[in-house]
Amino acid sequence: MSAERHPTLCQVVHEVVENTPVFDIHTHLFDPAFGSLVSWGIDDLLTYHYLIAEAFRCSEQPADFFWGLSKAQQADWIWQHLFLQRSPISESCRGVLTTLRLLGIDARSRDLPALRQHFSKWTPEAYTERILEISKVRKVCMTNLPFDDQERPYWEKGFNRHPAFVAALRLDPLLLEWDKTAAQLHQWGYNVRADLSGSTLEEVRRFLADWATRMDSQYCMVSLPPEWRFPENTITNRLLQEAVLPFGREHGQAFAMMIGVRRGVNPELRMAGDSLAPADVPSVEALCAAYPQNKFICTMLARENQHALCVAARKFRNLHIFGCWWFLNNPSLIEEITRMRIELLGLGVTPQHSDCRVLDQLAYKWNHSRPILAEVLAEKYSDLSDTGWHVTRSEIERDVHQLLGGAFEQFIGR
Ligand code: FIX
Ligand code: ZN
Repeated sequence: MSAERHPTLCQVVHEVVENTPVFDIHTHLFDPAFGSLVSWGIDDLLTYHYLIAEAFRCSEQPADFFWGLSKAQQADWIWQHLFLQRSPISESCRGVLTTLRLLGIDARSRDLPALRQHFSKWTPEAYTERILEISKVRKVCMTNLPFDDQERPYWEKGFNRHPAFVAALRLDPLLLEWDKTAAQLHQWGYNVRADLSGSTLEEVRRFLADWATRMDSQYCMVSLPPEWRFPENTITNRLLQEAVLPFGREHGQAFAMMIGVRRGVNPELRMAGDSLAPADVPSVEALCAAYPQNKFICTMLARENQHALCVAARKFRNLHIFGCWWFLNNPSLIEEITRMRIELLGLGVTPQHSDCRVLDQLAYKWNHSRPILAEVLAEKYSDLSDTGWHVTRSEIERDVHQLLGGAFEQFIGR
């Protein structure tokens, strides 16, 4: 690789990428004010759904056995299968150990009860500050569901917001389970009908505006199955075209689509049972072309979609692509996808988001991604310098800020 010819440049790039504060644009973390909804600590790390899926492969015990255990017992079981009976070399297992290392916790004795003690001294508030600091994350975007009975009361009651936690209004139930959601909206005082007649679409727009304001959401979002097509005459698309997009134009809210997830492929794994399939990039292009006044954000779950999605982003300036989502968040795939995106899109992309569910994961997910981004960038700057164009440190800092959330903030206009 030509970067090897420029060790100093390579070092500077690594240093800058290592130290630039990140805006993590999609996570499932909560502001510490959400109390018991906040996940953190070793038992939450070990019972992450990525690890549940891996541990099930190592045992013949029935799924009901696992779901009948307490969280600490589930963590013991996963520790046993994935860390003690075999070496924890998968990306998700490695993540737990990187997190412990970054927290200064020595895991070499392989003693889970002893590891637990390191976490007992923290309050969630102090721990949040510690994790943001070691992860060098300046801002975290949550995923916020007004439809969730545990989450909604916090928003309705109001709380003092942590300055680093911003909201995104999640719309899956609205767009994908309209019948059920219509009944709920009706109960909350919105005059909607299941067949979308009368004032329904206007009332959905009112609902969206109410919640975007209440949450001060950065953008609104949905995850879509691989079968989603546009244009096609479906309830989902009508709600999208006649409620979500007009609301987005009026209130300056970009619309994020995470496409390609197949929910519950193996239902006995519960949340760990989702899978993927290739989605349809032309549908995203058709949407961007039909609504040039709307801003779209997109990531896809299948590796097969990544190249076409990059090309779509070249064609539509109202499309911003992001992240190596879920099954793509592995070093070999991050490297391949990041290199391709930078080659095709330069700096107009957000190469990574964490998708963390457990606060502590911010530490490992960014620690694992940053050196890969740095490696790709160092190679690109080195190729530039071969042309005679030498970048300065402050130019590198400017570029890395763009890639780690700055370009996204510009795109969504917030
Ligand atoms: O739909 C999503 O936002 C997904 O990221 C999650 O549903 C998924 O469970 C996850 O945690 C992936 O990383
Ligand atoms: Zn997610």
